[in-house]
Amino acid sequence: MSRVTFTMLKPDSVRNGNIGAILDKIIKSGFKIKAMKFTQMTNEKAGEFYAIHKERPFYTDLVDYMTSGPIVAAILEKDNAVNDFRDLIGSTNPEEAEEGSIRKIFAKSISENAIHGSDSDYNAKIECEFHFSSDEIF
Ligand code: IDP
Ligand code: MG
Repeated sequence: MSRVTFTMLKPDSVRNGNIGAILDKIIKSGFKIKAMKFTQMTNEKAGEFYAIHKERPFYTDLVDYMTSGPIVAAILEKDNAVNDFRDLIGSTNPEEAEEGSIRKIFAKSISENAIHGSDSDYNAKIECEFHFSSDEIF
């Protein structure tokens, strides 16, 4: 079981002034920050990041949303990082997200849902390497 996961505080979280509150919750839940950057994805980069959803009806809107403003990208470390972080962020649809989860508290809709979390150790590694070079990870 890998000890790292990848997250993005999505553009709505940045726009709504929730960076600090969300990071506080992440850190208080036992995750250690291994890498972090404030950045804006290009269309090309967001399209590649979400390539798995290319055939889904929401793909174009998803890429537009994810490139609509800056994000905070980070690598987080903890035992059982991927699963524990998915629990912390809650369901994709905030209406179905568990009480106290980040999406329940901060997300407005299924499309603009505040935060990303890797869904497997396999994808966590790909996503960490997609956004960070080895000299940016501590
Ligand atoms: P996840 O972020 O919980 O892993 P995925 O199914 O991987 O959810 O979808 C990636 C992202 O695409 C979601 O976080 C959300 O921003 C968007 N998305 C997923 N399903 C829908 C939908 O049915 N309508 C609009 N946007 C969606
Ligand atoms: Mg996903």
